[in-house]
Amino acid sequence: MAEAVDLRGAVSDAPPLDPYALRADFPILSTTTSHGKPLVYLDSAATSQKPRVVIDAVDRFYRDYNANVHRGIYEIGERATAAYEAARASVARFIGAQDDHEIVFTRNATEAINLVAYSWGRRNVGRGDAIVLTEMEHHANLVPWQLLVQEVDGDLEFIPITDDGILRLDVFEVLLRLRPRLVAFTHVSNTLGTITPVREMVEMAHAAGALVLVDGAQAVPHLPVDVAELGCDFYVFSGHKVLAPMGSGALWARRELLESMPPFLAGGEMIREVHLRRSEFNEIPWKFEAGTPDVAAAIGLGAAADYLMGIGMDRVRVHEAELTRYALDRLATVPGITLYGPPADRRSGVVPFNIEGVHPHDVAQVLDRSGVCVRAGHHCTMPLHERLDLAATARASFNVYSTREDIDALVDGLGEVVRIFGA
Ligand code: 7TS
Repeated sequence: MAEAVDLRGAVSDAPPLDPYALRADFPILSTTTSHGKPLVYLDSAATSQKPRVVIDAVDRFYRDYNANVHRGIYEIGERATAAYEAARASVARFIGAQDDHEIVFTRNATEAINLVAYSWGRRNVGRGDAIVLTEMEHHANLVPWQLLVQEVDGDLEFIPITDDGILRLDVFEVLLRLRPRLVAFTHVSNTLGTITPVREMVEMAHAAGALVLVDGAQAVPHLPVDVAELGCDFYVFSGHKVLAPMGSGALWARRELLESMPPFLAGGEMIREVHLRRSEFNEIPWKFEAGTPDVAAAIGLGAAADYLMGIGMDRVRVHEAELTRYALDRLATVPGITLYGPPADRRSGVVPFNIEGVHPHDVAQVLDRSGVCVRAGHHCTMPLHERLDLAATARASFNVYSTREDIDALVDGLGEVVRIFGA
């Protein structure tokens, strides 16, 4: 199952990415914490740090041409609109969308999934209809579907995982006999780092007559993503995990699909004509962008996409895959540690772990004293933790700017945890 690994570009002719040079682009990475330690940021799955080009793009918008979009007939209004739409074109190129107007700006992945659940879901999922998810979804790709099936009296089914976090495609095959309306799953698990075999699953789902939504929140920052090649119907992601500002994100869907869907939020921007008792809606994507958008964040997202395309996502993937392998090897030497998730070649830069006898919150707190930031808890995947019989985990996660030294600092910090708690 070579495609399962989705290592497109892992064998690249381009010179390897130099994270040490890139780090100079990220102002926060040269700061120190209040404990006087250099910041070691290993929580990029929660949110990424931002390069200067993104910070500057936002700053320039507010300083030089802050104006509302799609209405100003004056110079800065036209500049704002042009920059907003240019950002949409960058995002489209970044994820392989054929048509810029297939990109709908949203606040984040959560809003994009809710948009699909409300707009497409309430029109296309009815009584007794099934939606297939997986056991390792982030709550953002679970709760909106729970609300939908509760409302329409539909059903949710779940593709199980193996103990090391690989989807059971043999069971998926069986679930597809229920002729689900939709299959929705994560491209990369935010907790285990598993890379799912999107293309293979899309082919299986389409053969059974289902549409496919892919949650790309943890994939777009780390892998080359090409929605045309993946073949899915909906693809969503958050800007803030992909070096862009908070409050930016996108939904991609095929044009005919977006055109067939009713509006999600209603108000200004999304209309063409309004009368007291009826309205005509705008064309896509603006039909789904009611109200004044976060223009600066969208422009920042465009800058982040341009920055990453300049680096090359194939090189990002190679760098992070190498780093993940290094992390798995180094962490395995820590006394009392248990590592979770699939083997290195099937995972993105996410490593969850526990230290025997120590609560993950205590692990994170001791690491914080060394300047090391990791997340502790259930990472918004409570059902996955239940499935693995875990109350919580600590999680280290990487991005383009992560280095072997970051991992060495984590391993040293964990040595301190073991010393303090006597594990
Ligand atoms: N889907 C996945 C796979 C995610 O990892 C997250 C956020 C979301 C959706 C929701 O993203 P949002 O930007 O709409 O909130 N994941 C995490 C995390 O792992 N730690 O903090 C947020």
